[in-house]
Amino acid sequence: MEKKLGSSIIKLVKGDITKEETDVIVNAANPSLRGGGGVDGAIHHAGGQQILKECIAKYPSGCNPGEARITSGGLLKAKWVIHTPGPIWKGGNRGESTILRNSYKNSLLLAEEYSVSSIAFPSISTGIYGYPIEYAAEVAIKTVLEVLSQTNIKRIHFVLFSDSDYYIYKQKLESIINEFEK
Ligand code: AR6
Repeated sequence: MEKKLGSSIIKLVKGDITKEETDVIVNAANPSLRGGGGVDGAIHHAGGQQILKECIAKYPSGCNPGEARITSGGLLKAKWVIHTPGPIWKGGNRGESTILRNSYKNSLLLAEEYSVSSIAFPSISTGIYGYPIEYAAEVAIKTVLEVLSQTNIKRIHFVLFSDSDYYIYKQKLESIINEFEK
């Protein structure tokens, strides 16, 4: 599913983000930036040792939740990987939505510094970190729609790993875009 917004396209993709051919793929990392499970494990596995080497060399103290750091894409088709630790869900009253919003915003603004035209996001924090996807999808889509106009990025993919995640994003994207265009 694709939606056009101004001169940009927002696309929902069901599948594995490591296969994406966008300029950047975003990694749902943890603050150590030393790899992990879930999408983080898949990206390091597919991208090879180069990504971890760069994380260690360039970011010895890791990255705070909501911030973003960049490495090359190693063996991936994407030229760059942006690593952002999202929030761990603790019930919703511990600033989780602000941190999640910052992860999307800071990833887009960092991508813009590298003059890229396309970026793919996974559903940050909704796996091991336990953020309910219905809430997370809303934060993800709203933040991207708001920040997009501050960039020259032309194509944004949200890559969902399951049919049910894809369906939730589809419903949210349709309703949020309708509101946004009013
Ligand atoms: N492509 C796209 N999405 C994926 C893939 C993939 N290859 N693999 C999993 N997902 P998670 P988090 C989905 O747990 O919740 C790591 O250990 C998954 O189904 O990867 O932010 C880090 O090092 C879910 O919808 O990330 C951290 O310690 C979404 O990606 C911690 O997990 C995010 O799930 C971060 O947890």
